[in-house]
This record gives sequence, C-alpha cells and structure tokens, in this order.
Amino acid sequence: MTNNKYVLDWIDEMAKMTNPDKIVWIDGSKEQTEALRAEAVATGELFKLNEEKLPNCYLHRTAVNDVARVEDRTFICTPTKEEAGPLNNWMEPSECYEKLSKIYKGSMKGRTMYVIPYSMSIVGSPFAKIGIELTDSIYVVLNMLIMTRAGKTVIDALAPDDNTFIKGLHSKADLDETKRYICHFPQDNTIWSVNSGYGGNVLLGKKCFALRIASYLGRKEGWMAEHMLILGVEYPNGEIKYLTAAFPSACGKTNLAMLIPPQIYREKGYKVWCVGDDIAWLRVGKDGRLWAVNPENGFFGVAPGTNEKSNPNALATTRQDTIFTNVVHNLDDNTVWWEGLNNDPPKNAVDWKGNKWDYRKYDKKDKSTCGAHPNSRFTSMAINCPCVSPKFNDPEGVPISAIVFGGRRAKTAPLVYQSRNWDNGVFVGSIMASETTAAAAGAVGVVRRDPMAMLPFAGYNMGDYFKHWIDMGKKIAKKPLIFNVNWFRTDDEGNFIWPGFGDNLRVLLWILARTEGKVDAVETPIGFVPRPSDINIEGLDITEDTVKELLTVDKAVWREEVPGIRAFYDKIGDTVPEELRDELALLESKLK
Ligand code: GTP
Ligand code: SPV
Ligand code: MN
Repeated sequence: MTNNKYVLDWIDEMAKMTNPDKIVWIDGSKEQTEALRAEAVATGELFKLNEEKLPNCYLHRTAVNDVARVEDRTFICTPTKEEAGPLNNWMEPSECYEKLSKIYKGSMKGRTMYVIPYSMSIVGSPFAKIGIELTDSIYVVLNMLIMTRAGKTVIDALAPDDNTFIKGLHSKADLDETKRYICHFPQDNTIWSVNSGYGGNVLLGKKCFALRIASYLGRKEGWMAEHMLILGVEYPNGEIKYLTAAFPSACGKTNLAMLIPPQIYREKGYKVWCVGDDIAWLRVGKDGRLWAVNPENGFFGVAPGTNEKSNPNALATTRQDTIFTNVVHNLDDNTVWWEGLNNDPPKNAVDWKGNKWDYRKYDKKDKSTCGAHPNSRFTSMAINCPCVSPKFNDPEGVPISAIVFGGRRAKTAPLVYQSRNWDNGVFVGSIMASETTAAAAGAVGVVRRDPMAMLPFAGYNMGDYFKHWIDMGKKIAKKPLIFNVNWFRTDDEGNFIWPGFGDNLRVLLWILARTEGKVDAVETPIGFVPRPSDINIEGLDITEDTVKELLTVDKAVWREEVPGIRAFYDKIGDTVPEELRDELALLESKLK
C-alpha cells in the first residue's frame, strides 16, 4: 500500500513484538469491509440485525469488565512529569514502553494485525492529520471505518518521507483489566492501548489522537483541539451562525448538536445544523475569526435516553449502517432496545451482558437491572444524520461566533451566563465542574472539576493548557464570546427545572443575539445573565418566575465555590496563568 519507509519499519517492529499470524491493510473498499463484517458475524463478535428494520446494522457486546474509558489507567508519557502535569497520570516513557512491550509480546499470535490508515478531518483540509492504527480487533476496524476517513485514499495522501503520522498500536490481548493501559507519548506521536475493547480506549483516532495528542500538537503549532460539539443555527432569513460547546462526557453534546427547534421556531423557519457532536479542532482564519472543523466522520453516541422526542435526529441516524454496543437485543424481531427508547421493552430479550433479560425486573433507580449498559453506544455515520450540516465536509470548517461551556450542576450555575471578556471566559471554562457519568469507569454523580470538559483529555499540563487558551485569545482578532450554560438545575425533589433538549435553542438564540449586540443583559458577580423576559418561554409550561429562578446567581453559594476553585488551582500549581489567578481574585471581590 505504501513505500513510506517510516510506516513500513514501524509496522515491522510492532509485528515483531505482537507476532500476528498475518498483516492486512485496510483499504476502505466495500468488498473488504463486507468480508470483515461477515467474518465478525461468523465468530460471534458481531450480530447481524434485522435487515429490513435496521439495514446494515450490527450489535456488539464488550467484555463485562470493559464498558467505559479507564481514566486511572490512562497515561501521558512525556519525558518529564511536569509536562504531563499533576492532573494526568504519568509514566516515564522508556519505562512505559518496556512495561507495555511485555504485555504486547505475542499478544496477536493466532490473530490478524489490521493496518488502518485514517485521517482526522477530511483529506486535503488544512486541519487534516493522518494516523495509522494497528489493531487485532475487527470491531475496531469497522468502527474506525465509520468514525474516520480511512483506507487507501489516506495512505496515498501520506508522502513517502513523511514521519509525522500518529502511530497507534492496539491489542485486545486477553482483556485483562489489571494489565489494561491507554498510554500516550506525544513527543513520539505514539499511542499504545492494550487489554481493552471499549470505544474511547481503542478507537485511537478519537480521544487518544484527536484530543490528547492533538491538544499537545495544537499548543506547539498554535491551534486548539477541544471536547466540543459544533452546530449552526439557521435563521428564517437563511443566515447561519455557528457555535461550539464543551460539556463533559454524557452531558448533552450529541443532543444539543442535533437539536430540533421547538415548533414555534420551526414554523418561523429556524433550523439547526450539526457539524460535530464531540470534538472540534479550531484555528485562527485569515479573516481573524476562529474556524472549526469536526475531525471525525461519525458519531459514537450514548444510546440510553435517545428517543423520538429527545433526539429524533440521532435516532434516525442510527436506523442504518450502525454498530450498537452493549444495548439490549430484542430476539423477537432481531432489533435493539435501550432504556429511554420507548415504554415498550422487549419481552424476549438479551441484556448487554449476554444474559436473558426480564424487563419486569427493571427498576429505574437500580442501574444493575438495566438491559442496556448506561454507557451503551451507537457508532453511526455523520452523513446519515438528517440535520448534518452542508459544511460538514468543508475543508475550511465554519466560523465560530460563540464558545459555550457547561456541565451538570444541580444548584450553582444559572441556566446561562456570559463572561466579561476572553480571559474571564477562559476562567469560566477553567472552573467548570460537573457530576461524573457512566462514560468513565468509577463513581457516577460525584461533582468534580472538569475544566473545559478536558480533564480526561488534555495531553499535557492543565496549567499550560489554560495558558494556551489565554495566548490564543491574543491571536484571534475577532474573538467568539464565551458563555456558560447549565440544563441540569434541579428542584428540591431532584427534578430538572429547565425542559432542555430542543428547548435549549431558546438559550442559544439569546447567546447568538449577544454576539451581535442585539439584546441587553444584567450584570452579576459571575458575568452577564439574560433579563428573564429575554428567554422566550412561548409554548412551554414554565413561567417567567421559573426562568428568573433559573437565572439567579446566589452569592452565598458562589462564595462557597471559591475555596474549591482555589484548591483546584493550587493542585495544578505554578503553571496556572497569572491572568486566571487575577480572575479568581476579581470574582472573590465581586462576591463580597
Ligand atoms: P459523550 O459522547 O460521552 O462525550 O457525551 P455527550 O456530551 O455527547 O452526551 P449526550 O448528548 O449523549 O447526553 C448524555 C445524556 O444527557 C443523555 O442521557 C441525555 O438524555 C442527557 N441530556 C442531554 N441533553 C439534555 C438536556 O437538555 N436536559 C436533560 N435533562 N438531559 C439531557
Ligand atoms: C466520552 O466519554 O467523552 C465519549 C465516549 O465521547 S469515548 O469515545 O468512549 O470517550
Ligand atoms: Mn466525548
């Protein structure tokens, strides 16, 4: 496939270590993909689903101990510990290579090593970067063929003397969780992942490359890799404004990116276009604006909760050409189901663990009774999404008017607020906190700081990452405005107050109106909030008083936040930029 000596030597070296029976290049052809699907079905790695109801769809179950990202086994192996920073796990690179080499030794014996050349962002785009993933998993190959642009066109685009491609090695090995490692060597453009078969740990183009390695490269090269959705809001006059939003894992990016406007807006001609649902690469354009592309080619979305009401676009996207992972298998009609799809759980079904599942034992409050794993996912093609943006494949990307941060906060954060300026906006992103979700192994519902939704994904020291944000602000002549949203405020019974989902457009419209200076705001100690009457509640069953409540900034509650923020900054240490320390002092004084 190539005469690039760096590629060939590296594959040789990795094959010597892992010892596969054969090596197969992935060319992206229909024939090869079809043959791999057939093989995976024959071995039981995939189930072929009902061709009439779910054409070209498959079901996969991971090992029971392997259902989410493993943050405590994820390492940034920079030459010094300081480069990785105190929030990342760090291992000395040579020590890590040596340790993992032992685990990889012979791990592909009796298996095939697949070579997947792939591009993050469309080949030919100024944003595009090439990676090669070596893997012993057909599931990984088939997912990568959806999530990235992969195959012969990509390897053809790699010059014979180009050694800048990202070298990814993945082996399922024996899925031993005590020997599971997800390791990054940014200085070597290298990723080593072993003993897992779960998405975020093994689809190396995604979190490992497009966030961890890319954030490191972005800092070096003057651009940004962020855990952000990208969407366009089309106005009745046809004008489209774009924004990005960073929410932590399983906090609503996919849902927001594909939202369907409430009826009163649809009637007027408003539309929302999805450019991306998880990752954005951002660059300063010649025009001084910030431009974004989605480096991915598909969606690896959370299944539970996806339904005809919450996210019809995602649901429609999954109705063909999709790989479902860890959902319920409906044996009656060979389709799939998950909690929150509808109120009609299948009677004759197998759960995500592969056991017979009795829907009558399902108890909403007890996750262990779920048929689908809470982090079960669908892998679908972006071009199958009914609201995919016409700019999805535009190599230049889209110009960004606003950056939105957000998370799950039951009390503290108001529905929306605007930062005072770029540095204050960076501060707002840096103090983000959110309740943990099932997207990563560990406790769920615990509030933790997750700056810019990048805590698990920054490929270097968080303080330096903050500094990079501050520095980028100096390079962007026409800066996007920075906001924070919270769809997750709850009442005393724990119910969400804000209706969320499609109705989030009402908040986005205020945000975009602010970027054009078309609407006023009220100043609070944390920034600007809307006048309650400026959030349109027509057609909702909440009152302006509820909006008022959602927009309140409780000084006492915020005063209690300050020591937590300071402790977080202290944990990061000296690398926290002066600008952010000043912002914290300013906040404290405004709260007095
Ligand atoms: P990753 O793919 O893990 O990065 O997650 P994501 O940010 O794309 O999350 P996603 O959109 O899949 O949402 C995850 C969960 O949040 C689902 O269970 C949704 O039902 C829920 N959710 C999304 N938007 C809203 C909202 O506006 N309000 C409420 N209450 N829940 C929401
Ligand atoms: C996330 O956890 O933020 C995801 C899913 O988007 S994974 O690809 O597994 O990281
Ligand atoms: Mn994500």
